[in-house]
Amino acid sequence: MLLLPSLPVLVLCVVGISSSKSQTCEDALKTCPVIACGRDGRDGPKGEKGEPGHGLRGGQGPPGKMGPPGNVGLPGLPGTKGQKGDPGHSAALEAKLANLEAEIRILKSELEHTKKLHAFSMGKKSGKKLFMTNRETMTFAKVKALCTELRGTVAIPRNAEENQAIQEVAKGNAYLGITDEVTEGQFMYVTGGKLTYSNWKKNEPNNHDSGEDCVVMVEGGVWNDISCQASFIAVCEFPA
Ligand code: MAN
Ligand code: CA
Repeated sequence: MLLLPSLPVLVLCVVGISSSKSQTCEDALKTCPVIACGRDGRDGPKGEKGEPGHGLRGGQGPPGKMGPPGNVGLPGLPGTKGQKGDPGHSAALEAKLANLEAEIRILKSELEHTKKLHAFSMGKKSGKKLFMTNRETMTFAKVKALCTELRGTVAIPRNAEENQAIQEVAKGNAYLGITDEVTEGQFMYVTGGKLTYSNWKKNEPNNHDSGEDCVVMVEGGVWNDISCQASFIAVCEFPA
């Protein structure tokens, strides 16, 4: 709004300057209230903030964005006590448990009695090993697996008495738990250790055809070294 009244003056002065070339800009300043000497200057610094206006206050703006969630509150008060539950089954369970325990006691004593009868039927003497067989023939590997499955080991005669016991049980050619498969010529028990008793047949062991690492009890209870792939009666032994 202020510019408008001064604009005609400015235009006149500029025209005046250009019409007489000898007049300097300084001379022109003396006669002109406003004059354009050279190019426009840069914008001045920003003025101070004005007084608040007297206009009407605007309406309330829309609500702002939701703020971040607050901290977790303190735990609430304990709830009211519930109703008393149904009576438990502990008394019935106790009775069942007692019955089961009584049955187990009976079964244990029955088992002990059955074991004694079985040992008696096998002619087993107290403190003596039990040798058992179904008289089935198989390879040495299978005899070992079978005796292990029955929680026993392959029959090993540690003395003449045990040798005779195995002979009587087997009633035929039976594998013994003895091999020299680790070191040729050095027979060992499958349960570990070198032989402490032997009952070799005359001219045995001979490692015939360089392929005899197992031991078979033959007629008369004497021993022969033989191929472990051959099939003989499986006899297992169980602790005394
Ligand atoms: C067969 C096999 C051998 C044994 C000889 C004895 O060849 O039983 O193990 O040594 O007979 O002559
Ligand atoms: Ca032999």
